[in-house]
Amino acid sequence: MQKHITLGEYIIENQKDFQYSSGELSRLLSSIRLASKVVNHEVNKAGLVDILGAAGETNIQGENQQKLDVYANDVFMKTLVNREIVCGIASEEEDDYVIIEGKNRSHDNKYIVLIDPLDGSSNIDVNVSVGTIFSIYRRVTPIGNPVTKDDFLQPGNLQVAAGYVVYGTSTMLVYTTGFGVNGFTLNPATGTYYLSHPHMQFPDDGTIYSINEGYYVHFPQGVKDYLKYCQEEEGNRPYSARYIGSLVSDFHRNMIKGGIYMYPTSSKSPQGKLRLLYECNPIAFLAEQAGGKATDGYKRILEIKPTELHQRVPIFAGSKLMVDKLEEFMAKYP
Ligand code: AHM
Ligand code: MG
Repeated sequence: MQKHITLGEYIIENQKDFQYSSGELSRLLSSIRLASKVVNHEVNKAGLVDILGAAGETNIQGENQQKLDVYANDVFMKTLVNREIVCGIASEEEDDYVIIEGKNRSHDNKYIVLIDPLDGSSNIDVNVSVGTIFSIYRRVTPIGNPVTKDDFLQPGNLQVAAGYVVYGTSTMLVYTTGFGVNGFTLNPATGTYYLSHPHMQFPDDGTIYSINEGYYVHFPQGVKDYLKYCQEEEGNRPYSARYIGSLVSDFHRNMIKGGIYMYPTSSKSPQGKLRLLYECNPIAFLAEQAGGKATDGYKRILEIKPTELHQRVPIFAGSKLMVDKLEEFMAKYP
Protein backbone atom coordinates (compact mmCIF):
# COMPACT_ATOMS: atom_id res chain seq x y z
CA MET A 1 0.00 0.00 0.00
CA GLN A 2 1.23 3.49 -0.81
CA LYS A 3 2.37 5.46 2.22
CA HIS A 4 0.48 8.69 2.78
CA ILE A 5 2.84 11.41 3.96
CA THR A 6 1.32 14.15 6.08
CA LEU A 7 2.59 17.71 6.05
CA GLY A 8 3.66 17.34 9.68
CA GLU A 9 5.79 14.30 8.82
CA TYR A 10 7.18 15.97 5.74
CA ILE A 11 8.30 19.08 7.64
CA ILE A 12 10.13 17.00 10.23
CA GLU A 13 11.67 14.60 7.71
CA ASN A 14 13.05 17.48 5.66
CA GLN A 15 14.37 19.53 8.54
CA LYS A 16 17.89 18.34 7.72
CA ASP A 17 17.77 20.35 4.47
CA PHE A 18 17.91 23.62 6.35
CA GLN A 19 21.26 25.21 6.81
CA TYR A 20 20.75 25.80 10.53
CA SER A 21 18.42 22.99 11.54
CA SER A 22 17.64 23.98 15.09
CA GLY A 23 14.01 23.07 14.46
CA GLU A 24 12.82 26.67 14.55
CA LEU A 25 11.89 26.84 10.90
CA SER A 26 10.05 23.53 11.20
CA ARG A 27 8.07 24.89 14.12
CA LEU A 28 7.35 28.05 12.18
CA LEU A 29 6.01 26.09 9.20
CA SER A 30 3.93 23.99 11.59
CA SER A 31 2.39 27.16 13.02
CA ILE A 32 1.42 28.33 9.56
CA ARG A 33 -0.08 24.91 8.91
CA LEU A 34 -2.14 25.16 12.10
CA ALA A 35 -3.31 28.74 11.51
CA SER A 36 -4.32 27.88 7.94
CA LYS A 37 -6.67 25.18 9.21
CA VAL A 38 -8.38 27.64 11.55
CA VAL A 39 -8.76 30.18 8.74
CA ASN A 40 -9.98 27.47 6.38
CA HIS A 41 -12.74 26.56 8.79
CA GLU A 42 -13.94 30.16 8.89
CA VAL A 43 -13.63 30.71 5.13
CA ASN A 44 -15.79 27.63 4.56
CA LYS A 45 -18.55 29.19 6.65
CA ALA A 46 -18.51 32.47 4.70
CA GLY A 47 -21.60 31.50 2.69
CA LEU A 48 -23.59 31.25 5.92
CA VAL A 49 -23.05 34.92 6.63
CA ASP A 50 -26.74 35.79 6.11
CA ILE A 51 -27.66 33.23 8.71
CA LEU A 52 -24.86 33.75 11.19
CA GLY A 53 -24.51 37.53 10.80
CA ALA A 54 -22.37 39.75 8.56
CA ALA A 55 -19.11 41.47 9.45
CA GLY A 56 -19.66 44.18 12.02
CA GLU A 57 -22.87 42.58 13.32
CA THR A 58 -23.39 40.44 16.35
CA ASN A 59 -24.13 36.84 15.46
CA ILE A 60 -26.62 34.46 16.91
CA GLN A 61 -24.23 33.37 19.65
CA GLY A 62 -23.66 36.99 20.63
CA GLU A 63 -20.17 36.96 19.08
CA ASN A 64 -18.90 39.94 17.16
CA GLN A 65 -18.35 39.07 13.50
CA GLN A 66 -15.13 40.26 11.94
CA LYS A 67 -14.35 40.74 8.31
CA LEU A 68 -12.63 37.57 7.18
CA ASP A 69 -9.40 39.26 6.16
CA VAL A 70 -9.13 40.88 9.58
CA TYR A 71 -9.94 37.55 11.19
CA ALA A 72 -7.31 35.73 9.11
CA ASN A 73 -4.75 38.35 10.06
CA ASP A 74 -5.54 37.88 13.76
CA VAL A 75 -5.27 34.12 13.53
CA PHE A 76 -1.88 34.13 11.79
CA MET A 77 -0.50 36.89 14.00
CA LYS A 78 -1.64 35.27 17.24
CA THR A 79 -0.45 31.81 16.26
CA LEU A 80 3.01 33.07 15.37
CA VAL A 81 3.28 35.42 18.35
CA ASN A 82 2.08 32.88 20.91
CA ARG A 83 4.53 30.24 19.81
CA GLU A 84 7.45 32.64 20.24
CA ILE A 85 9.14 31.54 17.07
CA VAL A 86 9.50 34.72 15.06
CA CYS A 87 11.08 38.05 15.91
CA GLY A 88 8.91 40.15 13.62
CA ILE A 89 5.90 40.05 11.31
CA ALA A 90 4.74 42.33 8.51
CA SER A 91 1.26 41.91 7.11
CA GLU A 92 -0.83 43.44 4.37
CA GLU A 93 -3.35 44.18 7.11
CA GLU A 94 -0.93 46.16 9.32
CA ASP A 95 0.50 49.60 8.50
CA ASP A 96 3.87 48.83 10.03
CA TYR A 97 5.86 45.75 10.97
CA VAL A 98 5.36 44.23 14.40
CA ILE A 99 8.30 43.51 16.71
CA ILE A 100 7.96 40.25 18.63
CA GLU A 101 9.76 39.45 21.82
CA GLY A 102 10.98 35.94 22.44
CA LYS A 103 11.02 34.06 25.73
CA ASN A 104 11.67 36.28 28.77
CA ARG A 105 11.25 39.42 26.64
CA SER A 106 14.44 38.60 24.73
CA HIS A 107 14.78 39.26 21.03
CA ASP A 108 16.59 36.07 20.17
CA ASN A 109 14.27 34.48 17.62
CA LYS A 110 15.76 34.18 14.15
CA TYR A 111 12.96 34.46 11.62
CA ILE A 112 10.71 37.16 10.26
CA VAL A 113 7.46 36.51 8.40
CA LEU A 114 5.75 38.64 5.78
CA ILE A 115 2.19 37.67 5.06
CA ASP A 116 -0.93 38.47 3.10
CA PRO A 117 -3.39 36.67 5.37
CA LEU A 118 -6.32 36.61 2.93
CA ASP A 119 -5.54 37.60 -0.62
CA GLY A 120 -8.36 38.20 -3.08
CA SER A 121 -10.82 38.71 -0.25
CA SER A 122 -13.28 40.50 -2.54
CA ASN A 123 -13.97 36.99 -3.94
CA ILE A 124 -15.36 35.67 -0.67
CA ASP A 125 -18.84 37.13 -1.06
CA VAL A 126 -19.28 35.21 -4.31
CA ASN A 127 -17.86 31.86 -3.19
CA VAL A 128 -14.66 32.08 -5.23
CA SER A 129 -11.26 30.85 -4.02
CA VAL A 130 -9.04 33.03 -1.86
CA GLY A 131 -5.56 32.47 -0.49
CA THR A 132 -2.91 33.17 2.11
CA ILE A 133 0.61 34.05 0.92
CA PHE A 134 3.68 33.97 3.16
CA SER A 135 7.39 34.68 2.95
CA ILE A 136 10.06 33.85 5.54
CA TYR A 137 13.55 35.33 6.02
CA ARG A 138 16.32 34.99 8.54
CA ARG A 139 16.85 38.33 10.31
CA VAL A 140 19.91 40.38 9.33
CA THR A 141 20.22 42.50 12.47
CA PRO A 142 22.03 41.00 15.47
CA ILE A 143 20.08 38.58 17.66
CA GLY A 144 19.12 40.04 21.02
CA ASN A 145 17.93 43.36 19.60
CA PRO A 146 14.45 44.27 18.37
CA VAL A 147 14.08 43.75 14.62
CA THR A 148 14.30 46.80 12.39
CA LYS A 149 13.03 47.69 8.93
CA ASP A 150 16.27 46.29 7.47
CA ASP A 151 15.16 42.80 8.45
CA PHE A 152 12.04 43.19 6.31
CA LEU A 153 13.52 45.03 3.33
CA GLN A 154 15.56 42.09 2.06
CA PRO A 155 15.54 41.08 -1.62
CA GLY A 156 13.46 38.02 -2.46
CA ASN A 157 16.47 35.88 -3.31
CA LEU A 158 17.27 35.74 0.42
CA GLN A 159 13.95 34.10 1.30
CA VAL A 160 14.34 30.96 3.39
CA ALA A 161 10.86 29.67 2.66
CA ALA A 162 7.68 30.83 0.98
CA GLY A 163 4.30 29.44 0.15
CA TYR A 164 0.59 29.87 -0.09
CA VAL A 165 -2.63 28.29 1.00
CA VAL A 166 -5.43 28.13 -1.53
CA TYR A 167 -8.89 27.85 -0.01
CA GLY A 168 -10.50 26.35 -3.09
CA THR A 169 -12.58 23.32 -4.02
CA SER A 170 -9.96 21.62 -1.90
CA THR A 171 -7.73 23.51 0.49
CA MET A 172 -4.06 23.16 -0.35
CA LEU A 173 -0.83 24.35 1.24
CA VAL A 174 2.02 24.72 -1.25
CA TYR A 175 5.49 25.73 -0.12
CA THR A 176 9.19 25.73 -0.82
CA THR A 177 12.29 25.94 1.34
CA GLY A 178 14.49 26.25 -1.72
CA PHE A 179 14.47 22.53 -2.57
CA GLY A 180 11.58 22.44 -5.03
CA VAL A 181 7.88 22.97 -4.47
CA ASN A 182 5.48 20.54 -2.82
CA GLY A 183 1.73 20.70 -2.46
CA PHE A 184 -0.38 19.26 0.37
CA THR A 185 -4.16 18.80 0.30
CA LEU A 186 -6.27 19.11 3.42
CA ASN A 187 -8.56 16.23 4.28
CA PRO A 188 -11.40 18.18 5.90
CA ALA A 189 -12.67 15.07 7.68
CA THR A 190 -9.50 14.62 9.72
CA GLY A 191 -7.95 18.10 9.49
CA THR A 192 -4.73 16.64 8.10
CA TYR A 193 -2.74 17.86 5.11
CA TYR A 194 -1.39 15.07 2.88
CA LEU A 195 1.36 15.31 0.28
CA SER A 196 -0.71 15.25 -2.92
CA HIS A 197 1.49 17.20 -5.36
CA PRO A 198 5.17 16.27 -4.86
CA HIS A 199 7.82 18.20 -6.86
CA MET A 200 5.45 20.62 -8.57
CA GLN A 201 6.82 21.89 -11.89
CA PHE A 202 5.64 24.55 -14.30
CA PRO A 203 5.40 23.12 -17.82
CA ASP A 204 8.10 25.01 -19.81
CA ASP A 205 5.43 26.38 -22.11
CA GLY A 206 1.70 26.86 -21.71
CA THR A 207 -1.47 28.07 -23.37
CA ILE A 208 -3.15 30.11 -20.61
CA TYR A 209 -2.76 33.84 -20.00
CA SER A 210 -4.20 35.47 -16.89
CA ILE A 211 -4.61 39.24 -16.74
CA ASN A 212 -7.37 41.74 -16.01
CA GLU A 213 -7.88 42.65 -19.65
CA GLY A 214 -10.53 45.20 -18.71
CA TYR A 215 -7.63 47.58 -18.05
CA TYR A 216 -6.19 47.02 -21.54
CA VAL A 217 -6.24 50.70 -22.55
CA HIS A 218 -4.13 51.56 -19.48
CA PHE A 219 -1.39 48.95 -20.11
CA PRO A 220 2.14 49.70 -21.38
CA GLN A 221 2.64 49.11 -25.11
CA GLY A 222 4.84 46.01 -24.55
CA VAL A 223 1.99 44.29 -22.66
CA LYS A 224 -0.56 45.31 -25.30
CA ASP A 225 1.64 43.83 -28.03
CA TYR A 226 2.14 40.61 -26.05
CA LEU A 227 -1.64 40.28 -25.57
CA LYS A 228 -2.12 40.64 -29.30
CA TYR A 229 0.47 37.87 -29.75
CA CYS A 230 -1.46 35.64 -27.27
CA GLN A 231 -4.59 36.08 -29.37
CA GLU A 232 -3.06 35.47 -32.80
CA GLU A 233 -3.91 32.30 -34.74
CA GLU A 234 -0.58 30.48 -35.06
CA GLY A 235 0.96 27.29 -33.67
CA ASN A 236 -0.55 26.65 -30.23
CA ARG A 237 -2.16 30.12 -30.25
CA PRO A 238 -4.58 31.71 -29.62
CA TYR A 239 -4.12 30.99 -25.92
CA SER A 240 -6.98 30.65 -23.46
CA ALA A 241 -7.74 33.59 -21.16
CA ARG A 242 -8.36 32.57 -17.53
CA TYR A 243 -8.56 35.18 -14.78
CA ILE A 244 -10.07 34.44 -11.40
CA GLY A 245 -8.88 37.69 -9.83
CA SER A 246 -7.31 35.76 -6.99
CA LEU A 247 -3.53 35.68 -7.40
CA VAL A 248 -3.02 32.40 -5.56
CA SER A 249 -5.67 30.54 -7.56
CA ASP A 250 -4.57 31.95 -10.91
CA PHE A 251 -0.92 31.14 -10.16
CA HIS A 252 -1.77 27.67 -8.83
CA ARG A 253 -3.74 26.73 -11.95
CA ASN A 254 -1.01 28.03 -14.25
CA MET A 255 1.67 26.10 -12.38
CA ILE A 256 -0.26 22.87 -12.92
CA LYS A 257 -1.45 23.50 -16.48
CA GLY A 258 1.16 25.90 -17.91
CA GLY A 259 0.47 29.59 -18.22
CA ILE A 260 1.43 33.16 -17.37
CA TYR A 261 -0.02 35.47 -14.70
CA MET A 262 0.34 39.21 -15.34
CA TYR A 263 -0.30 42.30 -13.26
CA PRO A 264 1.46 45.10 -15.14
CA THR A 265 1.80 48.77 -14.40
CA SER A 266 -1.00 50.83 -15.85
CA SER A 267 -1.79 54.49 -16.10
CA LYS A 268 -4.19 53.85 -13.20
CA SER A 269 -1.63 52.07 -11.00
CA PRO A 270 1.78 53.28 -12.18
CA GLN A 271 3.69 50.88 -9.87
CA GLY A 272 1.37 47.93 -10.48
CA LYS A 273 -1.01 46.68 -7.81
CA LEU A 274 0.60 43.72 -6.11
CA ARG A 275 2.93 44.12 -3.18
CA LEU A 276 6.57 43.10 -3.59
CA LEU A 277 7.22 41.73 -0.11
CA TYR A 278 4.26 39.51 0.65
CA GLU A 279 2.72 38.85 -2.76
CA CYS A 280 5.31 39.04 -5.55
CA ASN A 281 8.44 37.73 -3.77
CA PRO A 282 6.89 34.54 -2.40
CA ILE A 283 5.17 33.89 -5.74
CA ALA A 284 8.45 34.51 -7.59
CA PHE A 285 10.38 32.16 -5.28
CA LEU A 286 7.79 29.42 -5.86
CA ALA A 287 7.79 30.08 -9.62
CA GLU A 288 11.56 29.69 -9.87
CA GLN A 289 11.63 26.67 -7.59
CA ALA A 290 9.03 25.05 -9.85
CA GLY A 291 11.11 25.70 -12.98
CA GLY A 292 9.15 28.79 -13.99
CA LYS A 293 10.10 32.45 -14.09
CA ALA A 294 8.96 35.74 -12.51
CA THR A 295 9.93 39.23 -13.66
CA ASP A 296 8.74 42.82 -13.48
CA GLY A 297 8.94 42.82 -17.28
CA TYR A 298 12.68 43.56 -17.39
CA LYS A 299 14.38 41.90 -14.43
CA ARG A 300 13.95 39.12 -11.88
CA ILE A 301 11.47 39.97 -9.14
CA LEU A 302 13.80 38.24 -6.65
CA GLU A 303 16.61 40.74 -7.33
CA ILE A 304 14.61 43.88 -6.61
CA LYS A 305 15.96 45.68 -3.55
CA PRO A 306 12.89 46.72 -1.55
CA THR A 307 12.63 50.27 -0.27
CA GLU A 308 9.23 50.18 1.45
CA LEU A 309 7.19 47.63 3.34
CA HIS A 310 4.09 47.96 1.18
CA GLN A 311 5.93 48.63 -2.09
CA ARG A 312 4.10 47.65 -5.29
CA VAL A 313 5.71 46.21 -8.40
CA PRO A 314 4.46 44.90 -11.74
CA ILE A 315 4.72 41.11 -12.02
CA PHE A 316 4.73 38.52 -14.79
CA ALA A 317 5.06 34.97 -13.48
CA GLY A 318 4.63 31.55 -15.00
CA SER A 319 5.94 29.10 -17.57
CA LYS A 320 9.46 30.04 -18.56
CA LEU A 321 9.00 30.28 -22.33
CA MET A 322 5.89 32.43 -21.94
CA VAL A 323 7.63 34.87 -19.58
CA ASP A 324 10.66 34.96 -21.94
CA LYS A 325 8.33 35.94 -24.77
CA LEU A 326 6.66 38.65 -22.69
CA GLU A 327 10.10 40.09 -21.87
CA GLU A 328 10.95 40.17 -25.59
CA PHE A 329 7.93 42.40 -26.19
CA MET A 330 8.71 44.56 -23.15
CA ALA A 331 12.35 45.04 -24.25
CA LYS A 332 11.13 46.94 -27.30
CA TYR A 333 9.97 49.71 -24.95
CA PRO A 334 12.76 50.05 -22.37
P1 AHM B 1 -5.88 42.22 -2.45
O1 AHM B 1 -4.56 41.97 -1.79
O2 AHM B 1 -6.46 43.56 -2.10
O3 AHM B 1 -6.85 41.07 -2.25
O4 AHM B 1 -5.58 42.33 -4.02
C1 AHM B 1 -4.82 41.35 -4.65
C2 AHM B 1 -5.65 40.70 -5.70
C3 AHM B 1 -5.00 39.51 -6.34
O5 AHM B 1 -5.32 38.33 -5.69
C4 AHM B 1 -5.60 39.54 -7.71
O6 AHM B 1 -4.81 38.86 -8.63
C5 AHM B 1 -5.71 40.99 -7.99
O7 AHM B 1 -5.81 41.63 -6.75
C6 AHM B 1 -6.94 41.34 -8.78
O8 AHM B 1 -6.95 42.71 -9.00
P2 AHM B 1 -7.89 43.36 -10.12
O9 AHM B 1 -9.27 43.28 -9.58
O10 AHM B 1 -7.39 44.74 -10.28
O11 AHM B 1 -7.72 42.54 -11.37
MG1 MG C 1 -3.30 40.81 -1.32
